[in-house]
Amino acid sequence: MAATSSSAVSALGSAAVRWTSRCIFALADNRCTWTFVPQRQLSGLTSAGVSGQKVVSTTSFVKRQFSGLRGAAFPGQKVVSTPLFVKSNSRTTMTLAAGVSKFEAVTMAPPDPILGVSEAFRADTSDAKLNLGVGAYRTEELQPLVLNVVKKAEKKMLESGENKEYLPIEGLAAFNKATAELLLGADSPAIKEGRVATVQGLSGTGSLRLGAAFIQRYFPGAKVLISSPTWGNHKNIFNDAGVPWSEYRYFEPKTVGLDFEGMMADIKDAPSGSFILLHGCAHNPTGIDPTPEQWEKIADLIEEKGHMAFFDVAYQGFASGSLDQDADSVRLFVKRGLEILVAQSYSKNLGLYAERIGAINAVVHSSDVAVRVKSQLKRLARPMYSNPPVHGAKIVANVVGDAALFDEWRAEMEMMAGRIKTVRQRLYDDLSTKDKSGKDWSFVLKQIGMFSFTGLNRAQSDNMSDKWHVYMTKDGRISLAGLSLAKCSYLADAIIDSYYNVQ
Ligand code: PLA
Repeated sequence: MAATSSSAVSALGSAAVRWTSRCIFALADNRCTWTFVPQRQLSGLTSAGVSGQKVVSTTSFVKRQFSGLRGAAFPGQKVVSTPLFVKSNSRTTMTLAAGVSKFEAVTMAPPDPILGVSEAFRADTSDAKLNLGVGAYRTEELQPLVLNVVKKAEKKMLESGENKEYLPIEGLAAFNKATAELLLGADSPAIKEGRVATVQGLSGTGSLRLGAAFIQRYFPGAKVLISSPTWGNHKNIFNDAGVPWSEYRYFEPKTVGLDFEGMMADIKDAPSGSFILLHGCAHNPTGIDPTPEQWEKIADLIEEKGHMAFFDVAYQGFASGSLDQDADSVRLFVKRGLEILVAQSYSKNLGLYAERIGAINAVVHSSDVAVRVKSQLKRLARPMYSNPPVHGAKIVANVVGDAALFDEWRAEMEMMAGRIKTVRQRLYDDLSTKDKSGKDWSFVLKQIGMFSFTGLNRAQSDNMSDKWHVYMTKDGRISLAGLSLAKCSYLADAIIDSYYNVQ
């Protein structure tokens, strides 16, 4: 197999050696070939990929070592140019290709801005450490909580001896029914008229991803508008699905409130037929939601402009403690007869983080359209993950489908939402008492849901972790769900120090 200049270069990818030569030799199938490569074709190559590799200078060594090598390239590449020689002025050198991984060009990905915080937390050995990064509920003892209703539902499932057969592509029918009813209300006309297409998804993230894939396929070129700021993964989801997005104004730092005028102006300016991603309740990371009157105006504008709302409902029950109240925004759109997409998650409200249970819903104008939309959502799901996991779906179906368990769930959710509110109040009290400057910390009380958006910048957030062992996301968000009453005073000290002593 002969190596050409382009194949030699592409086999190198962006890794390889510090090339000073214009001449690449390649050996494959026991034959040594060489080619001149124009300098500019090599100019993008860096030395990063070969650190730790030896460079040798004798060709005989090469022949001995590599005589058995056969070509195998990345898919689509014809030629493999396993050892590579470089002639540089009077010297001939060779990269020891046997040690060069075909993955050498793969660069290190940055840690995830949210889940990466937990990794840093785990590595910290201090007793004082506190993880306020990921939005995961903890007890006052800072331990994870499995809800009683979940334990009861699982017991029931175990006793009934359920099997592990594949679910249908669209998921568990009882779950899909329960989740749509929880979202829209059990007596929703849209459900009764068969206008809701529901497909079980891999929690909120997987459901958003399925929705994004649907937009990419059936609304090619349509743009998604995302709030600024938003949950960090939204941009990744639409990027990976190949859906163009831009941001609409949302947060006003001066008032630590909603920039409603900015939001409306940006939605108005978006090309007609755009998708507007809205947090159904408990906006992440700001904890600031539109008022009911503002939701009406948002719906008016979306209708007027021919846009479509794509709701992300990851915290139903966590904003107010009421499942119904937290679905008001979504129900308002449905009541007006607007078509919408909604991604749901049971990570937080049922504490089923690791079960990956959620759904994508399309509420549309007719049952006929709903059937077709559902068939296409299934078609997208099948090659991605085939069919969803069953365990979480059965838990949700059991809890929502059993009146006693459902009531108990509501009580447990109120308890969780209540504990977060108590911690919020205590943090505010501690900040206000300790900070003698007169700064108004009341935004902490006004924000809702799991988070508080502190306004701390990146350097201040770094100080929180480096000096105080308090881990939070670098956008200044803290998860109050991971805070205990006992730690509020310590956290207030850390925030005040970071706010005033770090720029
Ligand atoms: N949508 C929003 C707005 C979220 O905040 C999250 C989770 C999800 C969807 C998806 O969650 P799921 O896939 O588990 O259902 N946000 C967390 C966790 C709680 C995370 O980043 O994955 C957060 O800390 O922001």
